[in-house]
Amino acid sequence: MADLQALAQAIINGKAPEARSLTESALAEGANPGDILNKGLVAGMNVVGEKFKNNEFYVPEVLIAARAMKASMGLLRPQLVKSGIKARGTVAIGTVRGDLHDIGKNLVAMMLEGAGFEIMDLGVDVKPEQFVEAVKAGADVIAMSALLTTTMPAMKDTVEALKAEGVRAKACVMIGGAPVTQNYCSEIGADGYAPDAASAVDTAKELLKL
Ligand code: B1M
Repeated sequence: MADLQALAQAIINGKAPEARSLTESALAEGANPGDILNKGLVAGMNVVGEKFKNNEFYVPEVLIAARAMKASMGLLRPQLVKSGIKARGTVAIGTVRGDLHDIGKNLVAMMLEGAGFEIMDLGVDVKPEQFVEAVKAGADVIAMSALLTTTMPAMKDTVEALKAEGVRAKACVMIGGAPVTQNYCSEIGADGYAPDAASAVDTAKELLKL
């Protein structure tokens, strides 16, 4: 029987080759790809998220765990598509216009992917109209990151652009980044704020009522 607990542990320990080979054997043994995802990868990343929240893990450990998860996802993704397993939702994530900081944004993207969301990574310096396009392309959540007080207003501009293009109701908007606060979230009419990558998963789930 496939050892999905060992797979979850390999993700927590950030052992990419081990995670890959355990995923390979699980698939070869005929394990359900959805089970491999949820009981292996997502279970492992959930523990990583908790440890990060509790300051037991720091950024490097999370990045290493995320790399192990990505190694497994490479094998699993085609099988998930074949078996018709749907992602929890699609998140279009980017660092806002004028801002090039992407370490936090990448962490958030990895944690969301680990939690079973499909990620459209729009990169850095993402203009409001690019977020609008992502919603038109089917994103359920717009996730914006800003690290500079001078680029935070681009979050407001994006919310306004979504309204102006008539697509505001089609997607939830969540924001985060060191200078961003819950107050600012309420002020600009975004739907959710998260202070860190692990909480971003909780916020996305809450917004999509999962
Ligand atoms: Co810049 N930088 N930087 N920088 N930089 C800061 C942010 C700064 C605080 C440093 C300082 O002065 N003490 C300061 C901003 C001041 C301010 O506006 N309040 C600053 C500045 C001024 C600048 C430049 C303007 C410097 C210059 O050129 N004069 C320039 C701007 C360039 C630009 O963006 N246009 C600049 C450039 C750079 C580098 C390119 C050198 C580099 C970025 C490299 C990269 O990202 N690839 C850089 C770095 C590394 C930093 C610091 C040192 C570290 C940022 C980081 O990666 N933190 C930073 C000082 C600091 O924070 N100590 C600083 C680690 C990361 C994991 O945390 O991004 O906060 P963070 O993400 C967290 C949470 O915030 C949250 O989850 C993450 C994980 O828990 N989160 C979200 C983030 N996004 C989220 C989205 C969500 C939810 C949660 O939902 C959607």
